[in-house]
Amino acid sequence: MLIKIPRTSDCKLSDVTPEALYLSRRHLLGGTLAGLAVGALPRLGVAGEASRYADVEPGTAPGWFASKLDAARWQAVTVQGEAITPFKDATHYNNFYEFGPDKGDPAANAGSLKTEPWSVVVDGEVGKPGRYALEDFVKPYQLEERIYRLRCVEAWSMVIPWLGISLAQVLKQVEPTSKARYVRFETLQDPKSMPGQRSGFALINWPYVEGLRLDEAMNPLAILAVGMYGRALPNQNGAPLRLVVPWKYGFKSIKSIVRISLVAEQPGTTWQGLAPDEYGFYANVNPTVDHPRWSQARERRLPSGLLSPNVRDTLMFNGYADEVASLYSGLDLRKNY
Ligand SMILES: Nc1nc2c(c(=O)[nH]1)N[C@H]1C(S)=C(S)[C@@H](COP(=O)(O)O)O[C@H]1N2
Ligand SMILES: [Mo]
Repeated sequence: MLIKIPRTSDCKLSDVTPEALYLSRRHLLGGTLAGLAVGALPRLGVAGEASRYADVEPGTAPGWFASKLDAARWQAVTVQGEAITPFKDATHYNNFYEFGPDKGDPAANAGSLKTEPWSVVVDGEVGKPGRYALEDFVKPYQLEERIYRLRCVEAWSMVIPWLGISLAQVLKQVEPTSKARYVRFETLQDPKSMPGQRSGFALINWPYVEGLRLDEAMNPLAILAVGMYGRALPNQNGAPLRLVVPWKYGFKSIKSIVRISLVAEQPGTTWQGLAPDEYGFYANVNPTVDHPRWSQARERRLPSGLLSPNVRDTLMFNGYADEVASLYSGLDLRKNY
């Protein structure tokens, strides 16, 4: 993002795809989460089948994952009229700077990440702090499939079928105190398995940190994902546990989480710390507020090539305005970008 000279293909969205090449209506149906559960996509087979998506590469998963999958609620939320991004693109065009700065680096290098055993620390302003084995951390909650748009601040996007648990339910369970106003998330720091943390390109002050206001974190759209495309998360996508906040730019959706802290003050976050003029704390997807170096009005939807760039309009809050706009009433979104 900051450290790379942006590729022309990342940022030049002025060459517009003819209107007919993309769909005009692409918002979610209805205003409530229950109303969002639509069955517009083709039937995908039965729960627990490894090959729920045609082009998926099966991966290895810890034992607990299969039983969660058997009980999963499939397509609890989806997007209507937009194709799911091919698995190949979602797993070979990634940002995960711990494994290198180029889009192909995470797929090439993240095999070294050891995701089992994994534990998550919950601390700070909570009644029930603790360190949980990932299996125990996930166990109490319903696994749901959420098909969400993912819009990177670099102006490309995908549609990804995540498998995750409700962040709000997790937070309720650990009992935030009256002082808790923000949630801070931290990625694993392990230079041995993360070459990006060893290399000189890293202006990043590891570990990668992200944060949400507590009310944002409690929004039903926010999930902690453990899988995608009907299987466990590939390492390059943030295994074994990552945040997904679909109305915000992708960099908020922090990967490979080891620590969740409830805090009183707004936490310092990685990209805001590196370039506060370019990346804000809120980072809500907003087609009317441009990045200083490029427009945010449009995006390249993957798969995207020179002949078929597949450009479409970016939607306010990435198409989730009905669900999240009320979080920001009275807030100047131009100042709080
Ligand atoms: N720890 C960590 N989390 C991260 C990143 C990262 O570099 N490190 N990149 C972010 C960015 S910029 C994006 S767009 C998304 C990409 O998620 P994906 O590769 O699963 O599509 O992850 C986000 N989470
Ligand atoms: Mo991103």
